[in-house]
Amino acid sequence: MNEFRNKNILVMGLGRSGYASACFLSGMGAIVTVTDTAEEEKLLSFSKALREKGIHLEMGGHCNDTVEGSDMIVISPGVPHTLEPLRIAQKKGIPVIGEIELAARFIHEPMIAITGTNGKTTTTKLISAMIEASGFSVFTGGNIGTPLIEYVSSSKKVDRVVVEVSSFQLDTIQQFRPHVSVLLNITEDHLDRYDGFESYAESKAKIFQNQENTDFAVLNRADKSIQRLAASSRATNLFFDSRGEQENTAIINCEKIYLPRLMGDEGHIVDPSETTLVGKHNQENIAASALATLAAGGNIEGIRSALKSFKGLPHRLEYVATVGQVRYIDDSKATNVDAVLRALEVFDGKVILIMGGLDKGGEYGVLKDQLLEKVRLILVLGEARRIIQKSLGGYTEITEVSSMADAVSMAHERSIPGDTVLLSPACSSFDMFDSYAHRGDVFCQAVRKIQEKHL
Ligand code: UMA
Repeated sequence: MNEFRNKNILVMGLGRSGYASACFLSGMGAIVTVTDTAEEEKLLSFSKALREKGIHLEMGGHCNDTVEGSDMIVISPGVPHTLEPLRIAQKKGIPVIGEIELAARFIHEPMIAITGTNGKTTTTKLISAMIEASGFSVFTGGNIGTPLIEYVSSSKKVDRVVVEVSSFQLDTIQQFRPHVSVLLNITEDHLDRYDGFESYAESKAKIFQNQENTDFAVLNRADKSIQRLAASSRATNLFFDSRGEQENTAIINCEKIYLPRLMGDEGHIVDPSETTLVGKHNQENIAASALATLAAGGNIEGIRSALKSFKGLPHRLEYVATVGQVRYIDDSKATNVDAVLRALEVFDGKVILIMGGLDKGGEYGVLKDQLLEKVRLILVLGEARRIIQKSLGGYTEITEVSSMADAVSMAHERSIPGDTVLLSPACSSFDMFDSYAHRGDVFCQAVRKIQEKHL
């Protein structure tokens, strides 16, 4: 008899997490209802499959009575945990948890969890590759795309579970306790969903809230917010930093990473130039990945071999083409201001920057030094175009465009040999595209058209 059998469980949000949670819970014998604010026509592929399993659906809104009549509520990351019906449920003592928490309760293998404003996905993939190359079998999931609960539902079991977690997912954990947590950086993001930067930062710190001293927390010592939050970690803290030697710290110096003596080994040097990953931020991602891999039982041979064969991820500073000696780079995944700052740091010559989309409340002004030094022209599109123009107008030329094709064609006209055309939007994509990947694909198509004309 399990704790869910014959319990009324409400799953809120019918995306990938909601669908996978509903399937799991129904398989456990729960009486599952799934609710979503969207109408059913929009979610037919999921809704049809759930109806076939006999799962009850309530579409077009979250009904208070259903919420209050539940024994437990499982929410998807896209559903704010502060929604009024959820506040009422919590007041009535109905447990509200997220999909990550639900899954974690059934996972007994050591988990390595990664969060941070930027670099999470690259670091998650890198850690998985390093641990695998060290001889362990691995499941990789979470915010990266495959809901963690799918691991629990599957019959395949692995040695290590590597999970990318967003602040939204961390907001709804209770017992989630990774053996190794990684907190890469915290800069402004998702301020449309949090009361302010502090509450966003506190969400990120939840990644180590249940850890004990037999666990490890891999932390960025150069990040002031993380430094402050690290004081509350009970785990064994391992740091990465570029500012000189300290105990338990991976030092990034002259583009090499010096790993400290850990777990009785001697300390090692790792060379990021052996990878296709560029930029200071990627050196940090590599240092964090190497520390996490060692903490999870991996070895230096695995770390080095995974680094050599690691390919960068699509839409993250991805090279698209060179047309007339101008490089085109797709960084559509840069959905916040800090990611754009990090992207600009990578390029030496002049940049034509394509920005805009749906504003997330970030402070664009932090880009001003890089704009003055490097950016020849900003092409802005999407709902945020006026806000960006207002914030950055004084630092470089800004021109409004109405589509990605127009942005690329104007970048082509205005660039000179040696320039880089960089799509790095600082905004989410949902005003004009289905996702950041869709936005990046549209950018690439426009670049290819220009390339064909140029041949
Ligand atoms: N919905 C409601 N009520 C609400 C809000 C949304 O019913 O108040 C419904 C929507 O109508 C929609 C459904 O919820 O039908 C979507 O749920 P979801 O947004 O949680 O999407 P999933 O498909 O379950 O994907 C989620 C993560 N999405 C978000 O955090 C927004 C995915 O991260 C993750 O890969 C997936 O779970 C598996 O774990 C994506 C993401 O954008 C990549 N993450 C953000 C980021 O990286 O910045 C945090």
